[in-house]
Amino acid sequence: MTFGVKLVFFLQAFCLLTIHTHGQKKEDATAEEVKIEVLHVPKECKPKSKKGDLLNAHYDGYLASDGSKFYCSRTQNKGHPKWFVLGVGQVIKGLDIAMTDMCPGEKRKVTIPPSLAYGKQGYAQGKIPPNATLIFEIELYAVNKGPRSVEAFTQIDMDSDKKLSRDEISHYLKEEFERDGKKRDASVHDSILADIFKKNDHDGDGFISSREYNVYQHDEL
Ligand SMILES: *[C@@H]1O[C@H](CO)[C@@H](O)[C@H](O)[C@H]1NC(C)=O
Ligand SMILES: [Ca+2]
Ligand SMILES: [Ca+2]
Repeated sequence: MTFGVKLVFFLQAFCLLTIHTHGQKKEDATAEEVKIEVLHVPKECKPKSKKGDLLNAHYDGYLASDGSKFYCSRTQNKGHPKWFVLGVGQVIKGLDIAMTDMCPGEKRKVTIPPSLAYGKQGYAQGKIPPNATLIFEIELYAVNKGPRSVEAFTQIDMDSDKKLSRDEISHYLKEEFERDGKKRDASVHDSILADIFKKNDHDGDGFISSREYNVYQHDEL
């Protein structure tokens, strides 16, 4: 994965925080579950994917009703597998569930009920009809530390005081921008930094604490 991609995810993680934390509705546990069929497991099956990890996968989507294919990641984005952060709503809920505890090289066929897919509304002008059960064939290629990993936090937190100062994040952004190789205006840098603090520094103390940082609520922080 290029640093550019990593940077984009990192920034997205900062910028989308508000949506994620407020967008989580409690849903009562219905009988509807994701059915997972494991088609292939590599000999060495690790690391296992978990919430907040950055995954790289190809997947094909079919309607359970008639078996027609409505999605194929191989035909998108020049055939590159998709990158997304697991467990935070970047993909439908059923896929977030279906791709948990999965290792690189593993293949699964999963069946997702409408309540964990596109529900009563359906999607894309009827391409996915209302109340559609979906089947996905998934091949997972990579499980990486996500943009809000402990490793990233530790890397940014240069003085190890368990909180991120404006200087520390500014420094990190500069380094990522340099690696990325694209020239950017200083004003772009400043506005990103301001945005990050506006959206993440909830108690307004001028630092992003480990709690404010850990949007995916994984355990390690
Ligand atoms: C979808 O299912 C709901 C109940 O779960 C039902 O009220 C609704 O009429 C269904 N919609 C269609 C188009 O079948
Ligand atoms: Ca610090
Ligand atoms: Ca704070």
